[in-house]
Amino acid sequence: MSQALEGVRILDFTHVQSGPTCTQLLAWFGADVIKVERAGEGDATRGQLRDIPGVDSLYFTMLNHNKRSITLDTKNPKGRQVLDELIKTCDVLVENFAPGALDRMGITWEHIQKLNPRMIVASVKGFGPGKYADCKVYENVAQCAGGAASTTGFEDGPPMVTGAQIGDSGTGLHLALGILAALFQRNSTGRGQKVLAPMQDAVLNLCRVKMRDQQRLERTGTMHEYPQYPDGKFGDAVPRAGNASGGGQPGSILKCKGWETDPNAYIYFTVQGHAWAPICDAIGKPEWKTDPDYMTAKARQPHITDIFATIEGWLADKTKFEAVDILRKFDIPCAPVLTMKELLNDESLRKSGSIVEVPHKERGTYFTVGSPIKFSDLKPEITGSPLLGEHTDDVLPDPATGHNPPLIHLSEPPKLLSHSDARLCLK
Ligand code: CAO
Repeated sequence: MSQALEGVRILDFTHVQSGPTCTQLLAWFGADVIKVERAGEGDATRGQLRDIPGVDSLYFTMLNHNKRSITLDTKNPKGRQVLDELIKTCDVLVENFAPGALDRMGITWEHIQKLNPRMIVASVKGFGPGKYADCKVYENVAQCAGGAASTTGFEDGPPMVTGAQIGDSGTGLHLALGILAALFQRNSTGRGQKVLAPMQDAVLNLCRVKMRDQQRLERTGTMHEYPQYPDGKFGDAVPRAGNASGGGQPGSILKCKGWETDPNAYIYFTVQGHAWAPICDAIGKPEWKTDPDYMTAKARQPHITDIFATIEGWLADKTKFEAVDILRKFDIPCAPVLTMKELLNDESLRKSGSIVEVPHKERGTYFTVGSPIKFSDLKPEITGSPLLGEHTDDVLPDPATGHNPPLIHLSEPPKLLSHSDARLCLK
């Protein structure tokens, strides 16, 4: 079975997390991703947060599967020459250098256009055009700049960043989508284009419900689903909502048996409007079904905190798993708060390929997150990340002859199409 992006060749100048997430996705789906790194250190994450001395860190390996790695000094004239040849033969250049770094290497948009007008140049930057365009940015900086931190956490605490890497991986996803759209558009225009995914904008996009709430707040001065309602005060900006659901259905994190000693003995419980009767039955409060104070969502809202307290009483002698097993029988949307340890050993995720064990040449096998996107035909097969420069000899010219073998030489005779065939396929 061929892979969806077979024949698409990506020149991968990405590092750390945001860019590598993007190119890893494309590699999973069949693109030939050639990661260009500096000799010596390579991508800084190879050496960061190491758990085995001298071996590529999980930080690196888990973001760079299915790629090939070459080392190239792009500031050296010979390296630049080689790079120019690579630009001629690739479809997409992806980068997340600091603003201006690509230009400082001499790889300007105009230069790329001259060499390969079909090339798509895709970038992650911290900010889009504007007064912060020159700033370097990391994950939590983006979470603060994009509205996530001011709207996360509890009312009486400071702004809070979230563990989900919405700034880095979130932006990588956005960029991957932009690249696919540009490849598709190239079919009709024959031209490449620039694609930019600023991290601030990507985080904002993921926080769009909070911008919805800002406008609701400005119009009505209140929001009934927030914990500040009815007794607390609203200011002029969307407040932090703790664990309130943020959607049309009230919800909260509730304590289960053992919460006193287990920091994750909790479930998320959602009070879906039409599921009110089953909720009452499930928690042993059938009288609430006909009580006017509880019958409608509007009637319930002023005492939603007491309702959750009652449900917590019902949960007191049940583990999070026991509780969820009961509640799911009543079709109540809920979940145990799962730890990474529990997820790593989750049978369904292992079976579906969302958690996979991957071999690595130096570290042995380890677990990683496989493709969270499932297809009926395409079956992404996750392979180990490359060692630094592992494929330099396959991809670059033989130093002895200078120009042979061909600059792009596929040593493993894979299912990959030749470059010209691939281009025809993309037309
Ligand atoms: N050969 C020669 N030089 C190379 C090279 C190569 N193969 N690869 C990189 N370099 C050079 C770059 O050209 C740059 O040189 P100049 O400073 O002279 O232009 C230098 O290495 C460092 O690149 P950088 O500025 O991108 O790296 P940094 O560690 O200083 O900054 C980061 C890292 C992430 C803050 C910055 O790249 C950035 O803001 N990127 C955009 C936003 C982003 O993606 N952030 C998310 C990162 S994940 O949390």
